[in-house]
Amino acid sequence: MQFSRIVVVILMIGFFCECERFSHGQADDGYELWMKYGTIQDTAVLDSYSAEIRAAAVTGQSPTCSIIRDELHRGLAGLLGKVVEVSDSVTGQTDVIVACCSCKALGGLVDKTRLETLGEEGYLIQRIEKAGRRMIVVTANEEMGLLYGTFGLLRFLQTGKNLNNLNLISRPRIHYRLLNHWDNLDGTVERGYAGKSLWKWKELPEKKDSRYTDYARANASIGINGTVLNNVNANPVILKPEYIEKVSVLADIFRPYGIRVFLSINFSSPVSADFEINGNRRAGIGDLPTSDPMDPRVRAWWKNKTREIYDRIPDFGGFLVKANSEGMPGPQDYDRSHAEGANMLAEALAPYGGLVMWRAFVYNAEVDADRAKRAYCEFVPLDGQFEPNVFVQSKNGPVDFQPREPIQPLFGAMPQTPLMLELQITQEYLGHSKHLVYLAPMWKEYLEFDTYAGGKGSSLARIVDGTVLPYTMTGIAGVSNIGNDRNWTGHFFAQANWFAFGRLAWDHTLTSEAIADDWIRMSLTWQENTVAEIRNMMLHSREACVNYMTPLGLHHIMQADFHYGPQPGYSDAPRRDWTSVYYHRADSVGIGFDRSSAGSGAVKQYFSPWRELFDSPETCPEKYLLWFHHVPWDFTMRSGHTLWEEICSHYFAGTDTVDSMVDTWTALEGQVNPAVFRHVAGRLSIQQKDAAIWRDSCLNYFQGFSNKAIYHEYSP
Ligand code: GCW
Repeated sequence: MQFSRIVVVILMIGFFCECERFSHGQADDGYELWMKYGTIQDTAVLDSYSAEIRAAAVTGQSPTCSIIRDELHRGLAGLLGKVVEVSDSVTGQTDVIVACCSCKALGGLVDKTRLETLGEEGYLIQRIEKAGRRMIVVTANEEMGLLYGTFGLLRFLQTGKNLNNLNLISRPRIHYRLLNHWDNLDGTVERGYAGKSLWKWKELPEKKDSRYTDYARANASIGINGTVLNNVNANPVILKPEYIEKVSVLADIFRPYGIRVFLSINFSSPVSADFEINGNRRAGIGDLPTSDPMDPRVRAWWKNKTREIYDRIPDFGGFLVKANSEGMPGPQDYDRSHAEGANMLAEALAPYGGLVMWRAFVYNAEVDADRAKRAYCEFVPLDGQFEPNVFVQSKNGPVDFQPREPIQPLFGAMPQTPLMLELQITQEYLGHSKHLVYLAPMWKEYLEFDTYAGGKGSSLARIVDGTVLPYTMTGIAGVSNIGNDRNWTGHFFAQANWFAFGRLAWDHTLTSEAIADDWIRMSLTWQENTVAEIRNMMLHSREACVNYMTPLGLHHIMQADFHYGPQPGYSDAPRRDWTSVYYHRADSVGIGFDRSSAGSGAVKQYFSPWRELFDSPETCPEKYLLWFHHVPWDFTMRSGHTLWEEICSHYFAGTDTVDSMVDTWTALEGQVNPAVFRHVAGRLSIQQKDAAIWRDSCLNYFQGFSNKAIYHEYSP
């Protein structure tokens, strides 16, 4: 045998050994996300599942039922490594039944009273015994519940849970669970770090990329039920007839997966003239001289446009609007309020059951000198003025998706207006798709934060889900991190953030640990020690990011516009509240933004006891200290350190954690799919280098004000 042939044979043997060891077979390019369905490697588990799952039936003939049949077939075949017949009718052999509660085949098998509270989307999965035979039954009131239940059952099997414990009842706590895509019509994605947009507008409506279906399937698997296709910095062109046609094709593909389509609209769409937004020329698509929401011609224009949309897309969800924000047009251009603008659109949508999501991301500098106060100042007075089909959609924090912010005080402060929570899945300020930052712990920190809006027990989650305030509709949105990269999200671990967003939107009581655990088992491995190592790495990653970027309440000191690296000295932006120096205010005395009652007064926007606790540096939680206070460099922290020492320690703690993430991952070589291993190792080394750059440039810069030596407990 020639030398080269020997090499080939050795390489092939190596490859097959690897395939043997990794349940997911070949090099994992990430495309299959958490739905890899690799054959279960644990023989005890495999045997127990195989013994009980031999023939399945999904009754019903709708497109959704066909999707459920295909998914079950694909999932069971993969996981069990054998063909499991999935038919459309129940026979004497069937041991897995997926059927609506009204289906005769279920006669007497399930206790229907348990289904009463489950609504349209909830499901029940039970293991029952009948005539000495064991069966698994997935049931729901409506077929969408069956789809979610099927994914629930597959997840149960993918994570290797014991069938003896199979008794799941689940319903979403929040009704509208949406992705917001900031995708532009030219294929670019604002704040997107995973390639181009998935939507190939030039090819639509004729060509239907197979990825559209895979996208819908992935979202359905985690309970997402709506998608806003285009950027909130919206181009009016999205409402032209040819685009509505394109959108309708996507809506048709997504519909059987339970996903409704929404669009971002530009408030100036009805005008005929060109206008400029942040340097981009935009053209209205109408023939009107104005977009004043009180002008009858404008109101008629929106009604006609809305009808045109519903003619093509009968279950169209509604409009997302960014108005009078960062240069976008809006009702204030005509001295009209946000409520007047939103209500005009609400009126057009109401006959069809559509809704308006009106964003509260506004920060007009004329309203208040402190950017963090402006949304509250503008929106609280409007409470009670919005039509019932309007959500006010707000980001979790008062500034802008920073690694850590206190909560946006608007939540709970508009009792008559349903507030929709906007989270950011794409890591605009948290290392793009280069840094491994698992976001569930951050989202949980907000969701569990007790606002005291209705007294103790008024967590953000309980406000958003309508428990604390009697909302007539509830919603949550995540700014998507998806693009056309083969692995969807750029960083393999960013898939976990998409996954976690969907799981928390469905059930915000799930823990970050449990979600990480599921994701790791579904995506990487079941090996206990390895799961524990990876979970540990994920769970600490967000605090690490806060530490090496913006500890102790620092914020918005990122590189201008790009928002990736550090630029604490940035001072010459077109607006003061875009500079870094506006936010950190470092000087020879100390550092931080004084938002106390003696400063900007932002603390007063919070409910008691927070307003009092935040108001004093002695009682303010240290993680928010420099958000609310300008603190002297030698202020004594709870640790006994001075503020300067504490800042230094946090920056070093951040980079230390990243160093240990690198060590953890390096030691996992051979334990996870080799392609994933190499991909993640590469990104971690970038993160390690960049975290050190963050630490050193921030400390060097702030040292220019503190005039103290950089403190590190291990350094000489
Ligand atoms: O975070 C800022 C981003 C903008 C974004 C804006 C918004 C879509 O830097 O890119 O625009 O927020 O949320 O509207």
